[in-house]
Amino acid sequence: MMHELNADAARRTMQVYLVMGSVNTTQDPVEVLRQAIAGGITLFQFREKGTGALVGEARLALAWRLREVCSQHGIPFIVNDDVELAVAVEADGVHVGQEDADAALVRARIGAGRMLGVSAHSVEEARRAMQAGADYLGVGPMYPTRSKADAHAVLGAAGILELRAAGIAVPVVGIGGITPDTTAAVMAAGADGVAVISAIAGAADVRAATAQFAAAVRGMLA
Ligand code: TZP
Ligand code: MG
Repeated sequence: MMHELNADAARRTMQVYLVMGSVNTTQDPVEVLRQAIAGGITLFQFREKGTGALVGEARLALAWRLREVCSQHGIPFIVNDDVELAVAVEADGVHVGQEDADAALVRARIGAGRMLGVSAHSVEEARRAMQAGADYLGVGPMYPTRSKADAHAVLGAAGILELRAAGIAVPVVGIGGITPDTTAAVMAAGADGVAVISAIAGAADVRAATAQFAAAVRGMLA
C-alpha cells in the first residue's frame, strides 16, 4: 500500500516503538512519553486498554496531550484499535489486532495517508494483513508478557524468522516481553524494530531504558 520510496522511511520509524496507555505507568504518561522521546523512541502507539483504562472525555483528552507531544518532536502517533479516535486526534496511523476491526475496512476508512499496523501470528495472518494494506506487522509475543491479558501463545523470535523465510518483506516489529538484552535476538530474526510497553513505561529511568533499546537496535542495523 505504502509507496516504495516511503518503505525505507517506514522501516526506520519501526526501530524503537513505545506502546503505552495510562495503566502502563505509575508516572504521568505525558512525562513518560517526553522522557522516552528524549531517550530515542522512533514511533509511539496510544493503547488505552485493560483494567482501569480511561474512557470517554478523559481518554480523548489524554490522546490529545500525547498526540501533541509527538507532533512537537516529529514522532508519528499511532492509535490502537480505535479508528474514530485516530481520526479525531489526527493520528498518523492505526494499529489493529486480529480480533479488532477488519484491517481492509480500517484501510478504507483511514485512506492511504495514514499508517496501518496489523498484529500477525502466522504467515497466513501476515499475508492477509498485507492484502488488506498493512504498512507494518506487529509480531508476538516474542517472550512472556504481563502487559496483555489475552496475549497469544509465545512465538519467540522464530515467529519472525518464519515470516522472513516465507518471503514477507514488509516492516516488522517484534512485541512482547522484549528487554534491551533480548533486542538483538529479535532483530537478528529479521525485525526492523522492537515494540515495548513495560520495559520502557515501567522503568524507573524511562530515558535511560529507552536509550538502551535504541543502542541495541542500532547495534544490529550497523
Ligand atoms: N501484544 C502482544 S504482546 C503485548 C501486546 C500489546 C504486550 C507487550 O508489552 P510488554 O510489557 O513489552 O511485554
Ligand atoms: Mg487488539
